[in-house]
Amino acid sequence: MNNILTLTFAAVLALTFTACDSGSRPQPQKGGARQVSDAERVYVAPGKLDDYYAFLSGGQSGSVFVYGIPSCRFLKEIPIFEPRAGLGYANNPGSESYRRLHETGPMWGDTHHPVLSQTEGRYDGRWLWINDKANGRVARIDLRTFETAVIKRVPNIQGAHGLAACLPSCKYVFVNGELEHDLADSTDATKYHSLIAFLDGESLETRFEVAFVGNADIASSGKDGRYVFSTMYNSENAVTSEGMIERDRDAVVAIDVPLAEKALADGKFTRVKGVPVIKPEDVPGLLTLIPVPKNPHGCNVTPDGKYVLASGKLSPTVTIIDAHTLKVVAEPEVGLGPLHTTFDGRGNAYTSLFIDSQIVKWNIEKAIKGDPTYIVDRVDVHYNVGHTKAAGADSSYPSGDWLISLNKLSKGMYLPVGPAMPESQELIDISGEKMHLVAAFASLPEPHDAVFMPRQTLADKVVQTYEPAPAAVKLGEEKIVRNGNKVDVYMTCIRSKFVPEQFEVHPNDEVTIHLTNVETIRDMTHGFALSDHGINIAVDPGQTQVVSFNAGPRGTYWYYCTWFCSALHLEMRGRMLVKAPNEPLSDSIAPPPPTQAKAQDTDKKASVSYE
Ligand code: CUK
Ligand code: CUA
Ligand code: CA
Repeated sequence: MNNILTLTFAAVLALTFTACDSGSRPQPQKGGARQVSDAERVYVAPGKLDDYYAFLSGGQSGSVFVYGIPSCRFLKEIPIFEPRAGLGYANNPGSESYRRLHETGPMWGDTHHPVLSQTEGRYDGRWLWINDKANGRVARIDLRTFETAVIKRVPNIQGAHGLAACLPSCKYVFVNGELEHDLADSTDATKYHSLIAFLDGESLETRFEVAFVGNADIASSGKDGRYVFSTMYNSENAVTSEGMIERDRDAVVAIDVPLAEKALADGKFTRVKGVPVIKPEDVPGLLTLIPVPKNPHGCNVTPDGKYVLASGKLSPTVTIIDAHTLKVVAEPEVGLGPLHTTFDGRGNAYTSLFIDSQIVKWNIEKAIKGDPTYIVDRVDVHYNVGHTKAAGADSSYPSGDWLISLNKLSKGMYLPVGPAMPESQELIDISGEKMHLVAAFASLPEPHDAVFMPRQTLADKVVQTYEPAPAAVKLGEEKIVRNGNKVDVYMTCIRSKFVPEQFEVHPNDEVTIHLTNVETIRDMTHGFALSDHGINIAVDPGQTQVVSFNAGPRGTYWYYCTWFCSALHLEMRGRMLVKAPNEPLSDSIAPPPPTQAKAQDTDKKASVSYE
């Protein structure tokens, strides 16, 4: 079956290439009608809205990418762990977003697993959490504004990888330490542990941690508040890749959350770097290791909460574990390199096969009963799929219509853009018995995982403008405040003017701009870029941004709006006048006379004088 599919695909490719190479227009192919209907499935007319937001982790871009589904249109990048100067995020040491990121660790991160908050088994549209695998951090994004609200370093963790919310309450999110180390910071490998950290869902403060020998890779929560699950591929606690594949079976880790909370209340923990760390040997029943083959990866609880599925990675199987008794109930073969599994809510599982470059659809109950017809369908993807996720599959109510395949290689799928090729995602229609791949789209590196959010869930949640903060500068109350060499400029902006349009400082003064965008309608973002100072901020309607910098040497420095806002966008600019140290400074915010400088005589040839 597999080979026939591959052959057919190769034949289609060969046909396509022949047509293109001849320089003539491609001839209509047999699949023409099908391709037209595929195009219709993903076509969203200009001005019409997509059915879903898809939040894709940005991987080494340190951000989250937002796409519309089914159109596959790129909508937004939410910067989190990496500065994004164009969006005015964490790009200047004198900004709040820079300070907040910098105090939690390096100015770069590696985002893998976006997680949506839920209420009663449904995505509730409040928050999206995401991990930074490289630097042991977790962030929370506020879905009212699509901006990073909180970033926290998780103490004692290295390789913060798997991330999930403890269901059903989301009172915790838990994050897995993939990389083992000694909690007392020695380099002695015989003392290596790994841990799972439980963070407050809102503040992301670490409430407690469970430490154990081995590691924890991918995470998933049971639905009833009892167990959370993680896959462990290094049960060997080895430090070499050969060592990590010695055993035929590793494990799924189940942690009893109420038991952990009781241990915490009973004081059965030691504090490490300020955090209560619970050891399983002190709390019988806290941690259960369920043997599964071999270097398992994905860990996914079924929407009904009955089973947890561990994808085999080095074994062609998915292990089905009863999520309440923690007993293995079946271990069906699905194909080569199973990594992650997702669900349609109709009893089917969809597993990504990295080596086979396929998504395989299979029926869970049939696999448990040993019915040999449990494999329903396979579809080829391009190429080497990592995560796959169906709409709603992390909630209790999957919608069963779309599935995304997040592929590691795109090979010849797109126009060549150099030795490195675009990252590739594919959209698969799973509404029928057979899967049907309908679209592909490229992205920046490198989405690992994705979650779908129905448009309706956010319809009345995404705000139009910011609520003015207490520190907002009000229209008419702009001012310049001096304190020695510190200068605070309280500035407003609205189409198409900054107030003040000029302010005066001395060389090397420490300048702080408090800029409020006093627009009251959505989308009227203004920017503030200051020439030759590396400063760019973006200020959304109602928002106040603060940025500090050194004024630098004597001269005139224009600041200007970086977001094209109106017909007078180019005129939306002002001057920082850095005067000589002995020159007096004005604190006036009154506008300078309209034609202060000598007007250019447009009839004469322009001349410049350097006197
Ligand atoms: S994971 Cu992070 S290394 Cu989500 Cu399969 Cu790829
Ligand atoms: Cu304001 Cu352009
Ligand atoms: Ca192993």
